[in-house]
Amino acid sequence: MVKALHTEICDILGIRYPIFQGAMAWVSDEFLVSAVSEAGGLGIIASGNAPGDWVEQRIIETEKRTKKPFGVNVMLLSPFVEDVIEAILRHDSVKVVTTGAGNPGKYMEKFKSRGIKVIPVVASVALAKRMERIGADAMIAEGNESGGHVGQLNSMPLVPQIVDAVSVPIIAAGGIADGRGIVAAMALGAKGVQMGTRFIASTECNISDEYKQKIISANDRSTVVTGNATGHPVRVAKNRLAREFMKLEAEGATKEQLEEFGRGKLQLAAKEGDVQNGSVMMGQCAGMINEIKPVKAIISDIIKQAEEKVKELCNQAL
Ligand code: TUI
Repeated sequence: MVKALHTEICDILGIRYPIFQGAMAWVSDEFLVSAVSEAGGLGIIASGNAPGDWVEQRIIETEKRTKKPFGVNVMLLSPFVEDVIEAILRHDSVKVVTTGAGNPGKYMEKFKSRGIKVIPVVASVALAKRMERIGADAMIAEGNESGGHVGQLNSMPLVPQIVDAVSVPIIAAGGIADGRGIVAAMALGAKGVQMGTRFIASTECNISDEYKQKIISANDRSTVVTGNATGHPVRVAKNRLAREFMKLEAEGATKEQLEEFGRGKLQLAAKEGDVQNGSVMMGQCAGMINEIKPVKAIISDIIKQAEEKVKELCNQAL
């Protein structure tokens, strides 16, 4: 392996490659997570809005499938946050927690006192600085190119500004789906990457074929951000649901009406395969994903492409 791809995040977490699998609600279960960890990356269980006992079951099932490190994501908007955290603390196998969609400050001490590495997703320099002060071990800087709940800044300006503002390792997320993306992220100062959409289009990912096909058939302009009016903007595939949602927003629907309209729609797409009326969360990089592959091949192809790109750049510099 080209040494450039081995970074301190590999040593901190005991993983071979600095590649995290983004935690995606209804998507990142024991099958995907164990496949990613077995392939040398960091698999991360998504808790989404699920109850604590459901998350605990995913942890138990992942423990059966891999002895390699894996993580659990706490989605901070969930009504079950406290229960999910209690479930995590009951399992010594969980050595890494990532958080999303909020500020995990009040839970930090609980994780730290148990030796769990805490890696919050941040979408601004201000939150990154706050997270460093309260002991985050690393951070995921996630750009607006991502699928699902998104912040305002794009990855290209976000990652270097966060790298400059804090001294913990930064993992870049948003818009990355191949080896070129890893090398670009590292050039911006990141010590690793997180990818979500790329891993949905994998053999092991336990969701509807229709959802996977929506990614395979996407082009560069297939996604849109909806929900700015709810305060929780979400990047999704442009489909019937997205168009209806935008129409409601334009007509001035209330936050409550929009939230009610969106309820259960991710499950509808992910589990029932209704990709017209369901919410197909995916990132802008969907347009560059053209094939469903086993997780091991996804990771090894990306590493190979990144190594070749590093060599190519070094040769150009000579
Ligand atoms: O969390 C995500 N992505 C998600 S969560 C999700 S479930 C959901 N569904 C509907 C509405 C809302 C959520 C689907 N996708 N990514 C991590 C992420 N965190 N992206 C952006 C942020 C973020 C944004 C603002 C983190 C912190 C923040 O500010 C908090 C503060 O207090 O400053």
